[in-house]
Amino acid sequence: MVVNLRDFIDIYLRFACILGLAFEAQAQRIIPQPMEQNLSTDKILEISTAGAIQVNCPDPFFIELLNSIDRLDFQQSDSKQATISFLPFGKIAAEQIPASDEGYILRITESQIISHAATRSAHFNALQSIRQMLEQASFAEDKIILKQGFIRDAPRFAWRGFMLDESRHFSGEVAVKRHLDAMARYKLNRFHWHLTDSPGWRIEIKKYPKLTEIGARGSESDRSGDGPAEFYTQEQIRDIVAYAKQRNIVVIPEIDMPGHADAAIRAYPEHDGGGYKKWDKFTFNPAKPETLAFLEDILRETAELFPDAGVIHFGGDEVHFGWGQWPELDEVKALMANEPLEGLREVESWFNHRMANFINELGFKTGGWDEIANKGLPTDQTLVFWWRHDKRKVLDEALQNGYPTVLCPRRPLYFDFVQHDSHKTGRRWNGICTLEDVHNFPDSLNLEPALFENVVGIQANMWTETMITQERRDFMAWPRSIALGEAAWSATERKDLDSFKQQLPNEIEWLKAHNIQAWDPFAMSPEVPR
Ligand code: TNX
Repeated sequence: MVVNLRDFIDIYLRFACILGLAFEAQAQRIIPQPMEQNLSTDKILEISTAGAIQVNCPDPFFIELLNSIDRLDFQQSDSKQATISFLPFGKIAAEQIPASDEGYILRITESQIISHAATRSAHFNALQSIRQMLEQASFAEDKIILKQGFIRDAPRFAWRGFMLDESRHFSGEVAVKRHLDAMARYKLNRFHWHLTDSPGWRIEIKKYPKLTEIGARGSESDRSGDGPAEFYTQEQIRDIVAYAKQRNIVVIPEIDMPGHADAAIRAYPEHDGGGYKKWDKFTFNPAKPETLAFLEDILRETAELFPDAGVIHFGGDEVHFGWGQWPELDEVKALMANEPLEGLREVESWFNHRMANFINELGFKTGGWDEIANKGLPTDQTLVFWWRHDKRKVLDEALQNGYPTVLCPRRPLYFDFVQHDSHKTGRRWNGICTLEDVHNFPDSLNLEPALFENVVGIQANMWTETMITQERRDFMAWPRSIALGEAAWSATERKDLDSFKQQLPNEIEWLKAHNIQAWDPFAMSPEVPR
């Protein structure tokens, strides 16, 4: 083949161009890893940064989030030709993504980034992917460069949760909002709010003001009863629920009963059902009509504050620790004689049914820790949270019996457990909860595929007995919650620990820039002990 000089130069230039571009348009690793990501090796999209980038989107909040990206400026537009456009599925068949109102298709063409989706939630998920792509894109003087291609994406699990215990130590609204911001980035979509427990009651109930006047004073580290009352007013709760909703996060309230009740009983001693050891008012009286009415009033106000929660969690855990005095309570004796009920387990079950029925009547499903799984509650109205990792049988039975179940076993999903062997404070239970273990969950369970049908999702629980400061709570929550996001979203075959870890330093930087001091496993940053 004879090549003249002009052709040669032409070919040379093209080649150089392709090689150069390959360098310029960087690899893009979105966390959590999408279902399918197909990017061109040579075709690019150049976005001019000379003026504001035009965005056609369903919600001005999308623009606000985009504008939080360094160096870039975005502006609302009504045009379908806008550089970033959020559109319905249109010609692109919705069947291309599995049944899910959270899935989306992203196309990066020579002139646009287009998200196709059916719901705001799905577009919001696409937005998180777009944000990360833009942050990782190469910058030239007055443009940014992305690879052309497409992403097809949908979550593995509908429930991608994080639980925060605010009773043992109170985080407060600034930290909670910051946490919600970061959850949204990794497509976590359920914030389970543990608002009541033995040390402190954190939710204002108008009908019973002493719950917060008295019950909110104190924490796991201050049981004097003289500390400041730390709690959320109803107005603050509504605000946080709306804040979360904007970020595609549903907030699920937990009012723990009949155990873990000390704070409420300090305020209203007439509802005492006895306790154990250091928590001597651990349970509500499970059979006293006035106590049942009191709890129903509380649930009614809770329901009003969380209209979209779908689920009200009523705890139900560890009751046997504190039921020792039940046989001496007149109301329990009467209940056992009248029903009749044989033993304390039956009394507990009776109480569970009574409260769960009430929650259902309010229009919510009942959430409960896995102790409720063998109490015969209706499977279509109940959500089980499996936490006892050493009781695998409890999980198998819950799933076999048809209970929708959230997997949140102590190991590896309790974030009050240490995350690295060198760390000295925090719980251990024949082992720890490493970043890698979180990432490898729930595949590490080796659940039978048939049982998986009733798994609605996974959740990390952050109990805060051993977490006094916000610095420590951040240190314990991150970067594990990033791994949680990928474990909850990405299909097994799409989870890749190596590329995840390669991207992680950037994410730790992102967290730091947003005032969240994550543990840095690469720099082995020092432990925050309290
Ligand atoms: C068990 S998990 C509890 C919590 C503790 C936690 C500490 C559960 C339902 N109950 O009350 O905070 O262990 O790891």
